[in-house]
Order: sequence, then structure tokens, then C-alpha cells
Amino acid sequence: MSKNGTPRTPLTQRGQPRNAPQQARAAQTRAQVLASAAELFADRGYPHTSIDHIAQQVGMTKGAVYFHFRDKKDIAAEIVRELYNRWRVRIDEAQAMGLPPLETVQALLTNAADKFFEDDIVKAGARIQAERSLSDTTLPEPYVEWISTLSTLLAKASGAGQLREGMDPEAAAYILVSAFFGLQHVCDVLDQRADLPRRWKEMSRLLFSSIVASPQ
Ligand code: LUB
Repeated sequence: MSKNGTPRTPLTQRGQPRNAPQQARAAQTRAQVLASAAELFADRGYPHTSIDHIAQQVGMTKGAVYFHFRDKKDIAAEIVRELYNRWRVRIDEAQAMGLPPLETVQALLTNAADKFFEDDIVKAGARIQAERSLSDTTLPEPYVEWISTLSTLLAKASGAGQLREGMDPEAAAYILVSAFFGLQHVCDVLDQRADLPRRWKEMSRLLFSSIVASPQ
């Protein structure tokens, strides 16, 4: 995207439109830079990662990195955008599975716990967001999309009588996202999230037992 938000036609350095193989190669290189940067941001955080580190990690010159990204902020912002793209794809996939809304909420959060365990873009995106005051760039507002998605699903569950009497779907969504995010943070600090899937299982059992209606 260009600064004003319109898609940027990929150009060569001389300003000529790229041919398809060149475009594919450029996209691949860009993705490699993002993946290497994500590893570093996830491990050391935004302030302790430099373009030099990123170039070294991906095995390119700094110039090659700057060909694809304006600066470190630009890379961080792209990782965060990619994080939300990944969540959107997962949310669409989960909804396409046609599970009942309550099960969809559970499946989404359990999948998110797995992704926090295995996906560097997710780990890095979360850390960049947590350090957002240090990143000196405008990032999308965190958490609100998840809260709104879960809130819509829980409202449907409530309509189907699946929620505990008096449980407000938006409040439940807010609690779930806050608890989930707090858990992944604590787990990251204590053991690099090695235990996250198990800890989420325990936490979700506790949370859902107070959100859902007890069996008649
Ligand atoms: C999600 C992150 C990382 C929350 O919504 C967000 O802003 C998120 C970063 O801030 O994961 C997942 C419940």
C-alpha cells in the first residue's frame, strides 16, 4: 500500500512495472524479511532489534532490506497487519465450519493458543502491540476486533439459550480476550509459552463453566 492507502503497483528500481516472475520473487523476498524480522521482534522486542540485525538474520544486505521496507517501523507495522490478516483468515475458516457459535468461540481461542505457540508472526505481532508506545508508529487498535467477533458469536449463543442467565455477551467477550491475552503474556515470561496450550485448556475450562448455562 502507498501512503494514501491505494495499492502500490510494484515497480523496479528504474520505475518500470515488474513482470510476473520478478513480482513473485519480490513478494517471496519480502516475506522472508518479514519472517526473519518476526523472529527477532518476538525474541528481543522492538527496541532491541535493528535493521542491521534483520539484514543479518535474513542473510541480505541492508540495502536489500530497504528496497522492500522504508524503515524498522514499516516492518513492524506490516507484521502487525499480517497478524490481523491471519486472525481474519482463521475466523472466516472457523465460521465456515458451521459449528454452533459457542463452539466456534472455543475453537477460535484454542487455535489462537496454538498459533501463539508456533507462529512467529503472531508472537512478534503481539509483542509489537504490547510495546506499541515504543514503536513510534500508528498501529491498528489492539483487541477490539477480537472482542467484537467474540461478542457477536456469544450474542448468538445467548439467543440460543446457551449462556448463563444474565451473562452479557460483550462482557463475556471482553473477559475472554483479556484473560487469554494475560495468559499468553504470563506464559511467555515464565517459559516462552511452552505450556500455553495446556494452560489455555485449564483457563478455558474455568472461564466457560461460568459463561455457559448449566445443563438443565
Ligand atoms: C490478539 C494481539 C495478539 C488477541 O487482538 C489483538 O490485538 C491481539 C496483539 O495485540 O492476539 C487474541 C485473543
